[in-house]
Amino acid sequence: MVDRAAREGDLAGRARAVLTGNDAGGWTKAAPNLYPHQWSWDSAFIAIGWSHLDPVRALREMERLFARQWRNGMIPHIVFDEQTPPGAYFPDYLRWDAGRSGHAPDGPPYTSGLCQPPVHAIAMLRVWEVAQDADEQVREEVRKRLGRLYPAVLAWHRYLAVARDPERSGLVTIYHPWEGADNSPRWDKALARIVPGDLPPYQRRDVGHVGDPSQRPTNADYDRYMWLVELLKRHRYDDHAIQKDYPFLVKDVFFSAILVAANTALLRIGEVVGATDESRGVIEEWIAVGRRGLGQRWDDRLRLCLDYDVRIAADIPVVTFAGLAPLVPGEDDEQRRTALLCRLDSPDFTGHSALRWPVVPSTSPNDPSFEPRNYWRGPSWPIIDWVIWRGLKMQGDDARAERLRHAALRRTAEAGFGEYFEPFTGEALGSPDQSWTAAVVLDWLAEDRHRSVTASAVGS
Ligand code: 9WN
Repeated sequence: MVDRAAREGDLAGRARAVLTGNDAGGWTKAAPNLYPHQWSWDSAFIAIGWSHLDPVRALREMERLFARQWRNGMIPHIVFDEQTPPGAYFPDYLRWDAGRSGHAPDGPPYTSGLCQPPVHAIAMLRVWEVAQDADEQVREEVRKRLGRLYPAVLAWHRYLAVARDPERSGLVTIYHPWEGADNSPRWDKALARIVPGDLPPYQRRDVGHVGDPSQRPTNADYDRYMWLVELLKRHRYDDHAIQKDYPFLVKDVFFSAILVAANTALLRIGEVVGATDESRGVIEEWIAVGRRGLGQRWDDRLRLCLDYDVRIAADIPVVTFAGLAPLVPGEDDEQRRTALLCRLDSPDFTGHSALRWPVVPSTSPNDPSFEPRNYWRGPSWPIIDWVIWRGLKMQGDDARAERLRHAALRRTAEAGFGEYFEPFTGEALGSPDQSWTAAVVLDWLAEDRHRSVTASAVGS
């Protein structure tokens, strides 16, 4: 359904139309055709978008996702729509066979067996902030629902802090490229070591939707992705077993940085819902350990934070958006903060002279692995800009945050609601009408309203 504002070409109206167009009734498809189910971190950004339309609806998005939480606390990276035929997306829930885990929800679990970065608490806090402009009844409803979600989010963060970080390093171990930035060159070396064994036959669906296969992972990489799924199934998705002898274990600094920011948001939510001092203490400890872990991944030569390949005990020295991870929760060390901001502004990132807009390329155009049209290997992603923008704003770097926001808004106004964007030409790539793109645009636009209210309040 296209509303009046959308017909008039108004950006907020167009963003609303994308979100409502992908609304499946209480939850939102990540994209209309390519991703017809609920994805974990997508739905957190989507909730941020919905908060500007209806804060209670925004929390329903989270409730539907958390209803499929595993008993060990994990939030699965995909919650499948039971009504959508399994063939609509591959791998479907049958292929994941999540029921092999003793932790999966009862019945056919209808979930994948991996997870994604924990943006959820950040989203829930944003919903609460936006709800402050709503009437008392809505605010109370939001508070009540946040109170019910709080223990589930705590269990989710505990899963990440404990099961995914048995070393207590403050860094989350990921098991698969699908746990965030799919075919980023960050995983190339670790993935190259995977030799697929006897793989049950499968048919990719993604390339059929995207048309141009050069925007998606290669078939050889897909085989490796699918082989890792087979191995996870053989390990019954058991974290202890996986960490013993599974071949892909990477400490992901971006995932870990989001966890620190999410824990900080959860502390604040705890205040809103009157959580116990005990849970506050636990969260504060996770934040401290997480900050320390990120600090230890700092590389003085590249002046970035580096992922770590656990299997071969080696740094992953690729220049991607993930290197800027400490900007997400905010870097306390002043020297490093200055270094990171210089890197952000440099020709390796937003300062590259050939960029269509000064937004963050997923891989630096100066890194040998850069590919401008291929997924996480170069294109810009609005949600990555949003996460960095939020970090800048929280650190009080208003000027830089505003530059990034304006550039990101120009991108969508001119190129539309693509999944990702060619950084030099600005062409929208991947899926059209991607929900999280619309969601972060709505949040960025709300900032204009907020700023004009603040300006008039100051002026009066
Ligand atoms: C696999 C939904 C998801 C995002 C991921 C993005 C892409 C899926 C795919 O789409 O991954 O989970 O099929 O490529 O890489 O970050 O959550 O938008």
